[in-house]
Amino acid sequence: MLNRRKFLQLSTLSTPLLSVKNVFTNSEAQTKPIVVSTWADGKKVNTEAWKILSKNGRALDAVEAGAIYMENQINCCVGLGGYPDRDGIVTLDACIMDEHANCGAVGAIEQIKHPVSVARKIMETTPHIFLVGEGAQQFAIKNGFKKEPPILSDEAKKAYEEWLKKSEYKPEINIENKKGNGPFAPSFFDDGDPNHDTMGLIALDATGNMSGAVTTSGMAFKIHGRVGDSPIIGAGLFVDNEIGAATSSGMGEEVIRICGTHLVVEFMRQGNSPETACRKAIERIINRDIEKAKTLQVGFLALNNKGQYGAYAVQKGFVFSVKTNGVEKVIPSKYVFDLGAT
Ligand code: SD4
Repeated sequence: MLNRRKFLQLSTLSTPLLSVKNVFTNSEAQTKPIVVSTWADGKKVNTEAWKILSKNGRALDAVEAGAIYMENQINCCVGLGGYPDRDGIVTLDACIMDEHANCGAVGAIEQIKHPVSVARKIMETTPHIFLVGEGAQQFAIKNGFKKEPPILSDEAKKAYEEWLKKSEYKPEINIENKKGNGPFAPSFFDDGDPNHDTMGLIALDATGNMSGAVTTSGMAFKIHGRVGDSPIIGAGLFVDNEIGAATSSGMGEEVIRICGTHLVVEFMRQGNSPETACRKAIERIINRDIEKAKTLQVGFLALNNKGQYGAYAVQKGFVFSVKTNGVEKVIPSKYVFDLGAT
């Protein structure tokens, strides 16, 4: 039930939402193929995906290639070079979903370089969707993936040693004015991303089919065994070929609570543009607890099956990357709060 306090919260929200200026148009993105990715790091990821999409390849292969590229950057925020949990162990989450709603996911997998490919293997060769922890690692090894030595990248080791001094567990995700201080890994390419640990990408191929993939080292200094939104179908990623697809970044717990990307796709099904669908899902998070929302970041990115895209975030700082025929750009997402300005 909507009590008076909640109603007032909702009314105050409408002001910033309505006053945000249009920062881009995506009329040029009415063609296929197209790939969109979270963060400015997504630019290089898109380039990898484009090698497949531009040759009329399948969206599924394109998103896997993009995620693999990111996982290969060993000094980066996403794969084995990412920040560890509070026990100093790097655990990875990933998922993949195709145009037929086939999907695969791994959670809290250790010492495997390409969790996104393990997720694809689960999708294509087992009757299951989601394997976690030791079982996921055993499955990977049985299927030819190599077990890597447990190392921390220099960057991750430094951050972990710093964190150990206080061992404070205060998750703050991807907020622009927290750059370098929060428990999240820095952008590998250092081109303007605030801290992030996750790469989500979605693609529409030349035949009109859509797929998506997400890969992450998850929230840094998390409790060992914690799994975030990223590998959860309907939270970190959702694809419905008849409508569109969405992915997320930010505080995973808040995304899981609202089945975030499934919600975004359902809003698109109701006729909303990708950007409006993302905004409505962000409002769902904010309206649940406006004070809490001011302390965290969540960003949604969506692409519909016409090639239109859009994003929305709780805080200033979320950006996304787009590549289609003749267009390559990094676009700042619209947002509700600008804590950096206060
Ligand atoms: C998580 N959503 O594990 C991820 C974190 C993230 O950029 O997106 N970081 O909750």
